[in-house]
Amino acid sequence: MAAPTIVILTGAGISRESGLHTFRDPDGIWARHRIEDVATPEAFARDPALVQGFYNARRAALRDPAIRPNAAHEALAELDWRWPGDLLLVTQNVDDLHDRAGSRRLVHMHGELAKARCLRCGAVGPWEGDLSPETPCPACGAAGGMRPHVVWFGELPLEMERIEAALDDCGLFVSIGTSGAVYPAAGFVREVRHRAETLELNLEPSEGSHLFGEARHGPATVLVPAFVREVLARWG
Ligand code: BV8
Repeated sequence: MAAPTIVILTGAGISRESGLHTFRDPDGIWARHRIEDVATPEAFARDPALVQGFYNARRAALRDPAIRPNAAHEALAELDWRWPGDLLLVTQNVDDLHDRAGSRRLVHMHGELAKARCLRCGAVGPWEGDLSPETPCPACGAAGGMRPHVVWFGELPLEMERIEAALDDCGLFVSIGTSGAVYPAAGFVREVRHRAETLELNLEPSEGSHLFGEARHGPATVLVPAFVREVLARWG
């Protein structure tokens, strides 16, 4: 049998063991910041400096040399290189650990901390340091229009056509390190569960755990390399 198309969805849990906070864990991001203050277009219009400060701090944390891809990121990159069939890694994470591990068939559906966007000319480009309301756009030079290239609540996720096309064709859907609390990502399993194998790999049952054909619970750095070995042995 030909190798099925695989769609893998990841969330903040896959980067926890690399030292990055998740959102909903007790010491998570939403325990210290309100979504309404930092992760909506309304918040940015109301207080751009507060929102920029929130993302500047996360962008700076990502540059800490101690923050590196872990065994789960690396195993998924190996699967990307060696999988004979179609594959798409859809991450909700705005960190660049999948990219740094070497994943290529990768979509950041909620954007990237390492990119900035200009609201004046629409240019999107790599961004290393801090952004402020005074930061000029490298493309059009206008100041006051630069924002993090991330998807806020109430905004359309990125590359939904490419994601939906892969979901339409997928024979195996795997969800890793996500609480299943945010849509449309949390709805993907419902879209495919009647025609594809579905597997959850998470520290604890997610909100949609009952929708998966199989669920394995434990740390990503243990579950993901084992899953990749297994699936490559089966079809590799
Ligand atoms: C939209 C980027 C229209 C910014 C993020 C339907 C019903 C109800 C509400 C809605 C709905 N449709 C839309 C909504 C509104 C909203 C929504 O879902 N609200 C929720 C709160 C109810 N959705 C939106 O606004 C979205 N836009 O819908 O546009 C539309 C509709 C249809 C089709 C197209 C468009 C946009 C949402 C995107 C917001 N931006 N991030 C930033 O990063 O600051 S969301 C952010 O939170 C993440 O990206 C992620 O998506 C989400 C959830 O976080 P997780 O990654 O899952 O992390 P969490 O902490 O929650 O969980 C971690 C998990 O890991 C836990 O389960 C834990 O057990 C596990 N774990 C921990 N350690 C480990 C581990 N697992 C393994 N190993 C470990 N070591």
